Amino acid sequence: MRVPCAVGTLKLTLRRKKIILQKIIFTICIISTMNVLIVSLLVCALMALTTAAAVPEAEPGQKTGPLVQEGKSHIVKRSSSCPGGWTAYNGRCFLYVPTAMTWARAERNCQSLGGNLASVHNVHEYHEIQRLIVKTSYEYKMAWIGGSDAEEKGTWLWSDGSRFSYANWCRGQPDNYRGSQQCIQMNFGEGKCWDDAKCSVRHPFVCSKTIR
Ligand SMILES: [Ca+2]
Repeated sequence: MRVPCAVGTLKLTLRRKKIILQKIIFTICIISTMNVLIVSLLVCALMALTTAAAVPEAEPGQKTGPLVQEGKSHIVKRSSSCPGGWTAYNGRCFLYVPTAMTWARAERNCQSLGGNLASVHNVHEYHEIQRLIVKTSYEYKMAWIGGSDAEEKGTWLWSDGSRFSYANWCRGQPDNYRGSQQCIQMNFGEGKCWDDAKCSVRHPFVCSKTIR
């Protein structure tokens, strides 16, 4: 009869020890968590202090180097862009208009868009204009550009007032056929070069304007 009683006492003692152990572990856990929180708070405070110390020059109203540069680059970008649909090339904007009209009406249309019929000053510009036309019409469509000798026969001028220093005439052109050809059409013949044509003929056209 005494043996079961001794076993019961032993079980009770073991349970007490287990409870005490659980309490100790719980206390250790709470202390550890608090320590982690305190360390985190200290690190945050330290970081805040470091950041404040690193940017003393960023006071209100004071311009810093990088900010000024960024502003400048935005201004340059804005001033060097062309309106929607126009293509920038060599400091100017170009627009191919696939609607056929006479040279004078084409020029007036370009003016209403803030430009003139395109002047061409070197072979690279000419190829760029050809590329624009092909991109839209999928062929080397004949088109008006801004050259004319309507003021004085044989004296070719650009309608935008720039110097007529480059030409891409086809062989045998300008021939002023029947004495009535005073405007330059491009993409003429197999050479896709320039021909003087009657200004009342209707063609698509290319406008250009200076980037402002
Ligand atoms: Ca001709």
